[in-house]
Amino acid sequence: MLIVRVGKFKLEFNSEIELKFKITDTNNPSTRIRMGDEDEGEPDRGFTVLAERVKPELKKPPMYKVVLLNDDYTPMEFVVQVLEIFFQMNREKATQIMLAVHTVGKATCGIYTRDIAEPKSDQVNEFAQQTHHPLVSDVEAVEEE
Ligand code: TYC
Repeated sequence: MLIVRVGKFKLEFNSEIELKFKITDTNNPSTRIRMGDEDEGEPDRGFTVLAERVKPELKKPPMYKVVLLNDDYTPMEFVVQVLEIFFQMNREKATQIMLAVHTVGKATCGIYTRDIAEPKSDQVNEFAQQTHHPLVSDVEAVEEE
């Protein structure tokens, strides 16, 4: 025989049981489950249930950079247009990034989740091929902190 006290209730069980609790007082989320018949002088073999509210942990998705690579043949004006069309940059920003690629060798054009970064890079590469420019973009994982 198993005797469980929950608050003012004394429950008696003959077989295995599964207990479900609903803790309504979040200021005092601890409940003593007394086991053993107090009236018969039995020791309390129960336990205390402590409810802990856990914040659901939402992990940030891994992010990917779309980078543009330098080459010797693609006209600067074409690169600026690509940055305006595919990365929504204004002319000033597009020119700045184009010159960064030209001088450094590559530069980041945008940071996205993988599902956005991959097709964007593909679109740029297809556009460059269709217009017969050797311009190439690539996708690189952003290092996680
Ligand atoms: N280097 C090219 C030139 O001198 C310009 C250029 C810039 C090409 C950026 C590619 O991603 C690029 N015409």
